[in-house]
Amino acid sequence: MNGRRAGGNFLLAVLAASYLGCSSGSESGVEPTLPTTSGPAPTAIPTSTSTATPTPTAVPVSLIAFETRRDGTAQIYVMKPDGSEQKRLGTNAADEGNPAWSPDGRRIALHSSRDGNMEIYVMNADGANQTRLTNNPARDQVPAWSPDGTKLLFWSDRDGNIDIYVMNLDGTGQTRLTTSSGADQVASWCRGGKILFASERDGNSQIYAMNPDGSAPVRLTNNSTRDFNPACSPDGTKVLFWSNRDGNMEIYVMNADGASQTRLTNNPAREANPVWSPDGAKVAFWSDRDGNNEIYVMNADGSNPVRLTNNPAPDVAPDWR
Ligand SMILES: [Ca+2]
Ligand SMILES: [Ca+2]
Ligand SMILES: [Ca+2]
Repeated sequence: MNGRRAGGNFLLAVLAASYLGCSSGSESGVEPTLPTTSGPAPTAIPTSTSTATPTPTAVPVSLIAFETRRDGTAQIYVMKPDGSEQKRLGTNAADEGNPAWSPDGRRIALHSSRDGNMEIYVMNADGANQTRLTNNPARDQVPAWSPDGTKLLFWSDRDGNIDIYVMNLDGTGQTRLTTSSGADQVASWCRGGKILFASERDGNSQIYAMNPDGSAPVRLTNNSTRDFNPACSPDGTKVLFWSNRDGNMEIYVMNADGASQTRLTNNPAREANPVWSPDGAKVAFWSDRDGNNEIYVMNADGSNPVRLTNNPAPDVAPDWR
């Protein structure tokens, strides 16, 4: 069953998941959503005595951020988990993508080539306050947050081939975590400590785990085709990824130690980039089953897939807060 189409599909997936990105200048034109009053209608207008301003510090409303080329270049959009209210964050024309929500849902890390080559940036959830964190002529891409929100993982080829790096949120302390001659990329930092990533160190891309300092790497998957895009569940016990092992790209889940690898999709089209809903009950991913790359959600057991985007341009790289 293991197909031979892995390489081509893999390349397409990588290209789709990480378009060269760019945007110049920040923008802050996204309107904040004002809380609507849902209590009983006021029968009298309080004059100047009411200074009550309940601080809305509740968990931010659930949103899926994703990357789309519907405007011609790769841009970051957000939408409700039912696909409604699709809205662009940012106004510059340069490509950018791979949005990653901070654990508290208040910031988004991304990569962009707005300053001439791929760098890592962070911005507020509404697209405001965009800040560059890397400054290196090499490619710096695919940011991922630490569970405590204090660090970012990313990959870079600044040292000759693609390796995983970690840095502080202000861009300081950029440290290389992998040193293999094969590409090490698309990391996910699990609650509980391990960093999962895809590596070609043993010849073809497989999923590995390592300690946060890069020590003790352990291979979790072992087959002759590509396994890619690990994504830890919110509780750190499960890992989503995609693989070609059954002949074409499908979504799989396994325990964080690599046990119980289970296929969730079964479709001749490509399925990739799986991520969890915040409660771990659903999975968002992209597929071209309807003719081009669209964002879908399904239950965590693979049932009831629903398409959220419907646009002739590629819609990829979802991340869910
Ligand atoms: Ca760079
Ligand atoms: Ca498939
Ligand atoms: Ca599309």
